[in-house]
Amino acid sequence: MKKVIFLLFLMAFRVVAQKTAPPAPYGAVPSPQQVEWQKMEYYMFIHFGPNTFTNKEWGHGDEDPKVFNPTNLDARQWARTAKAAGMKAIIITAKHHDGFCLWPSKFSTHTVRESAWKNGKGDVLRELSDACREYGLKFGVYLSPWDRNHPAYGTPAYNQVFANTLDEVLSSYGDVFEQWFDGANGEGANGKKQVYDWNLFRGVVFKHQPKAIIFSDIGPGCRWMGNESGIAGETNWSTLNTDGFGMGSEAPPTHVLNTGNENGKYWIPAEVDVSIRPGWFYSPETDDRVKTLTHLMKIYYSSVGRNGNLLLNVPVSTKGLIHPNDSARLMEFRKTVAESFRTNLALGKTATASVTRGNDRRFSAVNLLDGNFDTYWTTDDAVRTGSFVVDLGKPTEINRIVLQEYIPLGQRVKSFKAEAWNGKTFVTIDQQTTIGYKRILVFPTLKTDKVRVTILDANACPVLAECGIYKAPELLSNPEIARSKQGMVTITSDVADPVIRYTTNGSEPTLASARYTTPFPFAQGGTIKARAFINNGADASETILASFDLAPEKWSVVNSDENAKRSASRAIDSNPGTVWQSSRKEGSTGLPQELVIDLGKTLNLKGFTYTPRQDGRTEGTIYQYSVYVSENGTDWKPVLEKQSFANIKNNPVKQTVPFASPQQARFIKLVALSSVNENEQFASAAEVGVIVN
Ligand code: FUL
Ligand code: CA
Repeated sequence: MKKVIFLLFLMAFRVVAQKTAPPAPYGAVPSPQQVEWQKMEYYMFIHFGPNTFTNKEWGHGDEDPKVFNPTNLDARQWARTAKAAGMKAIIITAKHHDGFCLWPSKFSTHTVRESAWKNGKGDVLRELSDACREYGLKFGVYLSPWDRNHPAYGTPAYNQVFANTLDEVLSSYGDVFEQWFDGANGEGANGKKQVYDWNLFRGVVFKHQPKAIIFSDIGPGCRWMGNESGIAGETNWSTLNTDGFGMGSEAPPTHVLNTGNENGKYWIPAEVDVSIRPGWFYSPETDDRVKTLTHLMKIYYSSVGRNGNLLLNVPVSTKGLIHPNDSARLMEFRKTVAESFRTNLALGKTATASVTRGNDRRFSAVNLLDGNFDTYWTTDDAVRTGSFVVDLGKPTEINRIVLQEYIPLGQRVKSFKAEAWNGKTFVTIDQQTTIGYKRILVFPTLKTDKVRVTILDANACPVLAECGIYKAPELLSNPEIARSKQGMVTITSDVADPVIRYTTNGSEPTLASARYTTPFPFAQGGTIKARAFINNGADASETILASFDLAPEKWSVVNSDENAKRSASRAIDSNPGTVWQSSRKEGSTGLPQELVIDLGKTLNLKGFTYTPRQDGRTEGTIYQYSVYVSENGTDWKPVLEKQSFANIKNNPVKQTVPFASPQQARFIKLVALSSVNENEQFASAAEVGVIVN
């Protein structure tokens, strides 16, 4: 009898067990390595090479390798900094577009071996891979397929050269967690064309590093997310359709890379690469342009907070060290992230769901609050909506909600909302689309004792691993500095009752500095630093810096056609939000196009500046250009011929270009020779300026 009862019991159990089997995976799912990679969240990029010494973003490959000569290179300092910053790995530019190898490659004559550093006996990859091991960091390598030095580039023979190069790196320095393939190519329409053998390259990677994540525009391990400003899509699917696509110009449009494809065929999550400075390589001119803490926090929320990993670039200087300004900012960043997510107010609290899969406790909503990614709340297969309420036990101040899908079973959620109980009813905090591995909702502090999260739509039953609730410290928002065409400076702050202090001599604003009340003239230019204080100086924003050259107060564009004149004047209105776009001349193919500026009087010109359009589009952004100057507007003298703005398509920041020698002139002419988009026959500019200071 006992036996029979036991058997019946076993059978009943099996029925229940069958009814509440875990959900089947949905769509494309990550490999175990991709799940591990996603959990890394945040790691360091290092750009370092001849460009560090020549102050360029893209070297031409013709630089003397002797220029590479760091005075105090210490890879342990880089690793120590990354570790202290809370990062999990370092990826270094082993070979950038100039072809220079940071290790003594057998397959190149443009390497550390030919440099002045350590009399040609050095090996940066050796020192860094050793330092990473010492500090418990993973090690990754960036290798640019585009090579402006190697003589074989542009011929089929180059594929084997690149494969050999890869083979050498990936078999010499231990484990490589990520292989970074840059899709950039600045050859232009008449440049060298290389047909890459991607299958060959991939084969080499997996031969030596079977677990490596391969980054490229289209993966297969992880993908570029379409910009270099640190902003992943608000909707961000980790799935992407890549059949028929390639790298660089053959990649899906950047807005697709930014959001992924819902129900995409392959699991290719987004990696957000962005530099802590305006450029990727070190430049002494950007020592005071390290991104503010506020900016880095924004980037954190638009990368890690939007289902992407953050690959933050910290350039190494000519000394071979991370500059103190960068490391100080990294430590502030680390501290603020840690403080923000130190205490999960939901951890171990109670949660009740509107529906639970098979009413089985194994899938109950308490799994959301156990701090364990591998336990989850889910619903029956047919159910694609549902909600859960987190009871915080008492009215609690909150301003962040962190949600995580259990991605080993795929990414499912299409739309969700979060609400807070106000004592009478649930009030919406935020409504968003995708979640993925991690989604962080950021909202002004509110007090509540219950939070409800509702899955409004999903492609399959939702499977959520965690719901964290936090109260992050609030940062005082930073002031903004702007200058009008007439040269009047305005400093604004959205803090209530701020006391704004500023300096114009480069010093740090203190409570004793000049107080900003109304716009002031600053037409000659210089550097303004401003800071907002509240509570009688007890609290302060960060220091914000803005540098200006001569204001375009008296300038005009020279153009016979009134329409064209109106358009061109947008390039000298001191407003980067307005854009000049050249029109095609009757019967011409478009480019070259010119912009002629009358500066009103003869000036001693030391260079010029070009700000490409800032509206997230690249139409007409100038790639190759020439610059001429003139005293009378008729006789022109070339000062810069057939130059190019390096990396301007992906990183559209203001370009500052010095002339080889100062020029006395009243007129300046910028000739656009090509657009960053091949075949585009017009030019655009948000602002054009001159350097006189
Ligand atoms: C881009 C390159 O052209 C930049 O120089 C930089 O390396 C960035 C990470 O990728 O495509
Ligand atoms: Ca869990």
